Amino acid sequence: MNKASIHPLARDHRSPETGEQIYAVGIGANRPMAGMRPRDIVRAAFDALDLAPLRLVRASPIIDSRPLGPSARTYANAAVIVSTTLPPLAMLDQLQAIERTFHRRRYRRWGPRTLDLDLLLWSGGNVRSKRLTVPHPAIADRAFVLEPLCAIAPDAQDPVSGLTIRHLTSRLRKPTPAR
Ligand code: A4P
Ligand code: MG
Repeated sequence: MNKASIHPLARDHRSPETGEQIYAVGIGANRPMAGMRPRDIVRAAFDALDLAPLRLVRASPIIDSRPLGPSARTYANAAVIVSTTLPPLAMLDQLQAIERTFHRRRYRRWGPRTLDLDLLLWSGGNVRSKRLTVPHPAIADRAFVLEPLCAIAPDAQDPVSGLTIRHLTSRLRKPTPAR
């Protein structure tokens, strides 16, 4: 296995000359749809993220996680690495189009959702626009994002902190020292 396939989002794998963009995408689901449980929906999302112009490079195990926020239902969460030629805003459009095919309704922030796709990391570094912030601002605080991401891209670097995903994950696992 070559280095690029081991560290798909590490700094030395950036290849702007080919037009190839690599993204890490976070997947969350906590609401059933058409007889599918959240885990089935995450699995179906893996397939949707492997249709042109997207190519699924790697998919994490699916974890169950306790809901952060007002929803009472357990989430299924996962992360994937996707390769495409789409630049970041076009990639966001693509993810939102996939969400719509899963009947996501944006009626309440942090409410139950059939499928939530977040752009976590981009091989080109940072994006800061009205519609899109990459890395996803909450990446470093959320075990349900970091645990799956660490399973597929431990050496990817968070350009905000400069730390690897492995480092951020182990930092989150450590208990906070008592004062
Ligand atoms: N947006 C900006 N940056 C991004 C990005 N990096 N990726 C904008 C995706 N979207 C981004 O998102 C609202 C707007 O954010 C988008 O239209 C886009 O222009 P949304 O997905 O419609 O809204 P949301 O997901 O309800 O809100 P938000 O703040 O994105 O919530 P999060 O951060 O996605 O958290 N608990 C567990 N256990 N597991 C979960 O997966 N997820 C959430 C939602 C809460 N609790 C959870 C989980
Ligand atoms: Mg979201």
